Amino acid sequence: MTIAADASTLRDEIAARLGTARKRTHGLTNCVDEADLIRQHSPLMSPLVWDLAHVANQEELWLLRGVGGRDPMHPEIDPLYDAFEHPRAKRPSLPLLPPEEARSYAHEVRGRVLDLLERVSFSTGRLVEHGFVFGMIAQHEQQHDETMLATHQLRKGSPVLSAPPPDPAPAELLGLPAEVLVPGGTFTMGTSTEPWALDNERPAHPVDVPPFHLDVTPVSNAAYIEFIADGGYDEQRLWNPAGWEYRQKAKLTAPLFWERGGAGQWLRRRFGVTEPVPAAEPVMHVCWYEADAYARWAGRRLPSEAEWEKATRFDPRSGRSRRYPWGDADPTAALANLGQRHLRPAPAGSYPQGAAPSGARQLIGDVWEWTASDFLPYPGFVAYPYPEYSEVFFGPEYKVLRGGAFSADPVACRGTFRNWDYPIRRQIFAGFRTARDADLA
Ligand code: AVJ
Ligand code: FE
Repeated sequence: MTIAADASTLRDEIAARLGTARKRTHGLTNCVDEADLIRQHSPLMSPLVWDLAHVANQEELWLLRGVGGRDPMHPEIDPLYDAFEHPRAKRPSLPLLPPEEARSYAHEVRGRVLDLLERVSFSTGRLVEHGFVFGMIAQHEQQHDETMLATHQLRKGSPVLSAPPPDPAPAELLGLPAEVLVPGGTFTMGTSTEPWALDNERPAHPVDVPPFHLDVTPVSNAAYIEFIADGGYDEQRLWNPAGWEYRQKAKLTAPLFWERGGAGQWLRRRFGVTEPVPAAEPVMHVCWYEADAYARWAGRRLPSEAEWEKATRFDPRSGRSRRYPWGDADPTAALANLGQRHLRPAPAGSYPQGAAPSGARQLIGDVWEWTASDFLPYPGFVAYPYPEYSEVFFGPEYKVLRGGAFSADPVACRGTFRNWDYPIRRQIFAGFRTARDADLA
């Protein structure tokens, strides 16, 4: 986000960002009953009531104790909400705060944080400079709001969430080329200046990227259905060896939440509603292995993380890397599908105003995009402010996702933002687009 220079505007912006996150947290937790808050809807996820108190606990730790120098409010609960002490599958059996206590804990922490915010100086060190740690906590809550939305997607039972659909695809879509050309050469990847960028996005560094072609939109459900119909799931040669093994073991035959309807039709379950798979929407709930196999079937490959970022941020006219595909201005509803405004991606080809200089669309918002790359530190990486955010996850077991989704908030999504997950994960709101090398003339 664009950060105000003066302290009073910065205070207002921080309060607004924290407020947006809390409103979403309430929306995701007040719509179900106590039993649903405590229940584990999938072994992959925490109970919703864990996320609620964990968000409050991190806010207390970093803002009240870290910035404000306060004593712990309830030191005995800290270990319960430390993500590294207890794996998600074990969290339901912990003596967690019951829903009402979790709510009042979160409420009390927030009240004290807003008091602190009134008096804090932003010039006492790196943690508070430009309001960084407040921004980190707003992002953290929004990341858990996205996790809670995935829990809702996994939840069985009658629907409790709804939102208006995005606009239909723009009419000029038919004239859109299938792919764009991103010119070769060095560009600046990552950032050293974005005030609320997290440690793994830093520092800015030059990367030479040879010319390549990239899909103008994320891969659609219609295109993915062709891959299924062509026997893509049964052709071992299309799959990475570990991916084939997983495809066999997990018996993958289609994206998660899909089932066959009558007469060759596909259906999907979305937040408790079963509906026909919309052909024009980007495919979603596929794992990295499925994305990789599709790309091979199409005679293409997944883009590397550097390719994705260059296609998103590089402006050939100025030679500069921008904050977003459309420029440096923060996202708006006309530029990208973010912030759980719609509870689904918009049709492939939407948001022409949000296109990158290359012409590629929907790089930000709609669906997270799997990249070919492992989650690794940039040259010159320094863990900050804690190694458990990124550093402990670096390595070949995680793949990088880029661009955010309809489920992600603008505060936690930008051209440099890096997400990561295991290549088998499918409950996240992830799709992909494909690339190919440009012919060297
Ligand atoms: C960046 C989405 C992978 O949810 O595991 C939340 C974000 N880190 N609390 C995750 C995070 C600590 C993280 N991801
Ligand atoms: Fe967390």
